[in-house]
Amino acid sequence: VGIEQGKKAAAYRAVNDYIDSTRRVVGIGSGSTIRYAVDCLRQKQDLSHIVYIPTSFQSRQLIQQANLTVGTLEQYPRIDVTIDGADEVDPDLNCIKGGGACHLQEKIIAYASGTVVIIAAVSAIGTKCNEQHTYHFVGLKTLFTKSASQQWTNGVPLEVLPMAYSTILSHLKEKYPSVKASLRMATEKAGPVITDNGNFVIDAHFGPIPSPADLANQLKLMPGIIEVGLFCNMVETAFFGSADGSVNIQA
Ligand code: DER
Repeated sequence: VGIEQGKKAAAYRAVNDYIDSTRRVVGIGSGSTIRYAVDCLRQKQDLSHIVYIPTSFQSRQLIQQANLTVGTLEQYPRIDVTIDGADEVDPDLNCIKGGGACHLQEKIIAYASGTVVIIAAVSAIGTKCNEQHTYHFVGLKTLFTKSASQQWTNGVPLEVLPMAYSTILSHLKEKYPSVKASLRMATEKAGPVITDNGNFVIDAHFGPIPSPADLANQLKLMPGIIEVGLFCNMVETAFFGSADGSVNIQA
C-alpha cells in the first residue's frame, strides 16, 4: 500500500507541476506508476486539447481507457513534455528503465520531447552520517547519493534482435567479464518475454557503472542490441513519492 501511495503522490505532483493548458503534445510512459499520472490527467477539465503520445501498447490502452486523445509520433514528431516511470535513478538523474520491457519506444519518445520528467515511489530512510544527510531510498526504487558508488540494483535491460541474443550474451561476457546477463523469460507464457516490437530482452548486471552514458554508448555499438535501458542526460526532474504522500523532487 505504501508504495502505491508513493506512486500516486509522485504522479499527481508531476502532472500538476508540468502539465497545464499551454501544453499541446504530451508523452505518456509505461509501467504502473504512470497509471496515476493518466488518472490525474483524466480529472483535469482544461486539458481536453492535449494529444497524448503512447510509449507502448499498455500506454496506449491507458490513454484510450481514460478517454484522452491518442496521437502518434508520426503525426507529432516533437513532444512538449513526457512523463515516465523508472526502475532506478542516480544522483545525476541517469535512469535504468525497461523493467516493463518498454524502453525502446520510451527512449524514442523521450528523445523527441523537450522535457522529460520521471515519477517513482520510494520509501525513504533518512540517516544522518559523516555530517552529510545521506538518504537511502529503499523499496522499488533507489536514489543514489553523491557519495554512493554507482552500484545499481537492477540489471540494465537490453532490447535485442531475437536471432542475435545468444551471440550477444557471449560478446557481453567477453567484453565485461564480471557481467551477469540473461535472457528475460516470461512468467505468463512459455519462453522469453517478447517486446511490443517483436524483440527479446537481455538483463545485464554490470555492478558499479562509473559512467552510465559511456556504457550505454558502448553497448549500442554491439550489433543486435537495438536499445539500452540506460537513459542518460535526458531527465530534467524526478519526483519520488513516499507512502506518507510527501514528494522528494530532484532536478
Ligand atoms: O519499462 C519501463 O521503462 C517502465 O517505465 C518501468 O521502468 C517503470 O515501471 P513502474 O512505474 O511500474 O515502476
